Amino acid sequence: MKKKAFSGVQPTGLLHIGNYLGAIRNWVGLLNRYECIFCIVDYHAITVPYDPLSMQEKILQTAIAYIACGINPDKCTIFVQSHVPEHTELTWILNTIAPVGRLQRMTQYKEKITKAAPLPFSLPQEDEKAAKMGLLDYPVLQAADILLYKAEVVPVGEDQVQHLELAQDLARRFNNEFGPLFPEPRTLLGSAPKILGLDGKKKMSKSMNNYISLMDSPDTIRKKIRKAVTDPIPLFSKGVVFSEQQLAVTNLLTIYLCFTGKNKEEVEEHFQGKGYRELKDELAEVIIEKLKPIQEKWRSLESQPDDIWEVLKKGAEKCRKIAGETMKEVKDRMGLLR
Ligand code: AQP
Repeated sequence: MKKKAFSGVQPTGLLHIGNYLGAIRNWVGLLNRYECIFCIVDYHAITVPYDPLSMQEKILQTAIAYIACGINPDKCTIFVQSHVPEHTELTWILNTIAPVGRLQRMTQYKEKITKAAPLPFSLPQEDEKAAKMGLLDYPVLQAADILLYKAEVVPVGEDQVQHLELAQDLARRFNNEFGPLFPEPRTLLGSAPKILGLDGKKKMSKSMNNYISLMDSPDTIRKKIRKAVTDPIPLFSKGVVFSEQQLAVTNLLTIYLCFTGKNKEEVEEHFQGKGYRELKDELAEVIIEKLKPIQEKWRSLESQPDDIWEVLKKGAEKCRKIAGETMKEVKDRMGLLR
């Protein structure tokens, strides 16, 4: 029996190269070695203000992105979180053992409450400002996603490490209180766990508008890379090199390294004696070339939306069976079954 791997992406818009290099590319490498379950986590996406009218379109886009990036649906299960109600059922159970203080200290929660946009409707002042329960509970829902399938590995980017520590802790707490049931899921980080945005400061992310989307046109990619922030070259610098003092340039070099498959020494040697202009020009062309097959596959999949929905339907059917079995075991251990 193969071990299970589980991961997901929120349907919050077109995926960017941070999602691809930090997570999805690693999922492809697991397809033959693990029983892989990849989720489109729509219940997570609604923990911040969003547009209900575009939600189904974004779910479809995310599924297309998975497959276009090489997630072969014949070799894994792809499904939508809200199509399997057991996710929220297990969340409630885990809520009863999840420490609130720990959730309040989660970095992503603290970041998101500070940048949360006002709701589109009017509420009393104190409610409008207050953090929403769903946002606080986000990591517990994530733990439920993983534990429901008894996943042993979870391939994610670095920003998810803290959440996964909570999932491990909740598995331990449940096993201690009610008897062994869940494996403690292991966090699997790839070779590029944190891709910075083109501002060279924060993680690449949709909400920071510092990203290159997987579907950006060659011209857009060239323009965005040309504008990417670089660090001032320090005196006596060797030029374009990986350096902890030059995070923005190191990030561009890392993206170049990931897309070309070269190692650090080869990349530095390649850019020896060259300046930022050459780095940016070459990087843009490499990204354009590597995204080309993904974009072609994407366009062909986009023309067959019914086939994609069918993949998601079959995925949900399969997941409901597994999730239903786990919930029976959970309820049995907790004295909730006759
Ligand atoms: N910049 C990144 N570098 C490496 N990995 C990343 N991931 C996200 N950004 C980076 C990984 O991608 C997977 C899906 O993450 P998500 O659905 O939580 O996407 P996200 O983090 O919400 O993406 P954004 O763009 O940052 O969304 P907003 O701006 O809405 O918060 C995860 O495995 C994540 O680690």
